[in-house]
Amino acid sequence: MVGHGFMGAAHSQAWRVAPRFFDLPLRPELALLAGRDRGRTEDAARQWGWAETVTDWREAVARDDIDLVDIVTPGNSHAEIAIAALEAGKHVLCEKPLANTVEEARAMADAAGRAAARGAKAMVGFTYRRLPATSHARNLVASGAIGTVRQVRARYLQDWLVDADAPLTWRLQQEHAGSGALGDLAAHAIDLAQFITGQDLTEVSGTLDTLVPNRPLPAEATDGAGGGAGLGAAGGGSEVLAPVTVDDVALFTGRFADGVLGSFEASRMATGRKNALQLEVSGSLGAVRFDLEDLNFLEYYDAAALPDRQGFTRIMVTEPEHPYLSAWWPAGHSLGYEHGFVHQMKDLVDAIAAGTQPTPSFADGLQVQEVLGAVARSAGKASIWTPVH
Ligand code: 4PW
Repeated sequence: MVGHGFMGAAHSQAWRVAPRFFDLPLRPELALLAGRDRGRTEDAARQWGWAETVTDWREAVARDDIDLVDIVTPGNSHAEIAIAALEAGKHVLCEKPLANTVEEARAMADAAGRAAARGAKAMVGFTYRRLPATSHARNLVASGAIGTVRQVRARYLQDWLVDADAPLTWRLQQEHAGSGALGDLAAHAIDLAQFITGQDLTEVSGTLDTLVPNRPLPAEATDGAGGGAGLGAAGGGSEVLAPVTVDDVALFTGRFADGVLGSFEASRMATGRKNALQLEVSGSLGAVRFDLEDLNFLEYYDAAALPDRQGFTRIMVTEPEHPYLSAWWPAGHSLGYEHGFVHQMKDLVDAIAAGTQPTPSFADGLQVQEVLGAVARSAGKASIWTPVH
């Protein structure tokens, strides 16, 4: 694994837990952790159980005994590491968004295409697809339970930047993160909307906003697990202010391939919303609604119900019949944030063993990146605004 911050902790835990609950055809071994800072990398390796450490990811890619490279670094290094790993014949799991630019994402998807011919698999980590409730939503929509999809509402809301003194971490710097709420949060909403409806977005009109233009530089690095995990809640800032070079808020409308309209919102300024990835799909026969802050439930509306029984039903998605659940606890014993990562590892290992293409593929990651790029281009055009008077 390359990187060992917040996502490094989530992935390490998932690699350890997946083979304990799922009967995997191959056994993951946590062989090597790569990080630039030797001390922090060794601490993380001890905490999460990685056997060895290196300070240069190229050493991992060069080794014959490494089969898979898991990339959990900021977006600006995804392309270089992923392409090198694929060219060295490794399978690759890469955190989202796939890259910081469409060009990088395209180069990665091309490299994945070439590597696929040699049997190497590449997957991008849109982990929220793998929650039982979101998987169930996709199955319901695909089975026709809500009829023809007519409208999509998707938002991903957090509030860790409401405090104007929250420190300027890498997530607020374009050279590291590519964009702000757009790439970090809207990317998930886009992927989930496309996953659940089975349709790609084909055109968008959007706008971006940065509400606090300057923030204190962090007093110390804050991207480990726990204590806010670099999302501003912990760590504090120094006396030095520097410019925020990404968006705090992203809003856009989008049209899917079948012509359906969607509205999208991503914000790190949504006071009171901690990690609210919310999606509602309205269809001709019903609707589904999901909220990550209540992730064991999927709401389902059946328009054919008798008038005195109409209303959204809260389905508790913890039955053994629900996706992934038969491997876990008895019905009613909830899952949490980390389980999506466990399911991601299970699905990736299954695909590698079966010789099939895991999803979301790098091509899927490129599609999301193209939507992000189109929103940013749209936001740069004054013409999206029509004066009221
Ligand atoms: O999935 C989410 C990310 O895209 C995470 O849980 C936190 O918010 C960290 O980054 C974003």
